[in-house]
Order: sequence, then C-alpha cells, then structure tokens
Amino acid sequence: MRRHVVTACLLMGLLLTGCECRKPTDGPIVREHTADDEYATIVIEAEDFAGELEHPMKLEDDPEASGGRCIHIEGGSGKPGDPHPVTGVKYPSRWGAAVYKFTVSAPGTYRIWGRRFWEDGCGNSFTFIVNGRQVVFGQEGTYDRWEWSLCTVPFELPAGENTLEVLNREDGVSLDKLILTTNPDFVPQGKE
Ligand SMILES: [Ca+2]
Repeated sequence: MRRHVVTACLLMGLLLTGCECRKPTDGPIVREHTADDEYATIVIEAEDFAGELEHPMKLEDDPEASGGRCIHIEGGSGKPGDPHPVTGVKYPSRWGAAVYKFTVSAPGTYRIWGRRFWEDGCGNSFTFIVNGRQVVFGQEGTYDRWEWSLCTVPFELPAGENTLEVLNREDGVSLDKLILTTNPDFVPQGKE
C-alpha cells in the first residue's frame, strides 16, 4: 500500500512539474548483487566522486547524511547561464559538477534514486547526465529535510564502466547518496 502511495505522489509530482531526471557515479559499492539475485543494485555515496569536484560544488559534512558527508551547492553560488548579480557576467553553462564512474556487471534497465536536500523552490534540482544522456532530477516540493527522489527516467546501462555526472542546475541543493537498481518496486528508506 505504501508503495502505491509513493508511486502516486511521484506521478503527481511529475504531472505538476513536467520534470524528468537522470543518474550516477564512481567507486561504486555493489550492495546486493550475486548470480542468484533477481535484481541488481548499485549504491554510490555522493562523496565518492571521481577526481575533483567542479566549483562551486563542494564536499560538506552532515551528521544526517549517509556516511556523514554529502555534496552541496551553496545558495547564492549562481546558476549556469544566469548573470552574476553584481558584475552581470553570465555563469558558464557548466558551473559546478561531480562525476561518478561505476562498473555495471548486470546490464539492464536501472532506476536511479537520489537522497537529496532542497532548500526551497528555487533550489530543488540537479542536472544528471548518464552516459551522455541529460535529464533533470528533482523539482519536488518537499524542502528542508533529507528525502529520496526517483529519477523518473530509467536508463539502459551496459555492462562495464558507466559515467554519471551530477551538475549544478539550481543552487541551494545537496546530494547524499545514489542508488541504481533494476528492481522497479524498490523504495529506499532513511539513510539506507
Ligand atoms: Ca553520503
């Protein structure tokens, strides 16, 4: 029953916002994946990005986050393409990013969940780019607390290395963790 309620809420959110979304990672942790499993799940902490974060994306400690850390774009850091409030110079189209690389051993259709923290309606989304495919992640109306959001767009992930880029779309946002799963009924709870 709970799942149905969650699904209804997600569909409602999609209808209201018209948003779509996308995906993850680096240094992946394969949590539950054996030859006998019906589904494959890949768990990636947002702090386990590859290489360096792209400014103004930054790493932040948060006791409410899984592993005690998350990535964060501070409110007022600027949105890609928007003019700087003082100089008027536009921010670049890529302004703040984290890149994740992960290995898929079971190719298939994956859904991406992200544990996120939105400040408000002007800070409630990221851009996800999965293997070059770009979507909007988020745009829900629950603020000021950690919540799981589902990327409404599933992704066909091939075996081998995959790349997920998390880009600044709106400042005032945080991302704690990503879960990629082939289980369409999976709904994460808490820090998972
Ligand atoms: Ca985390």
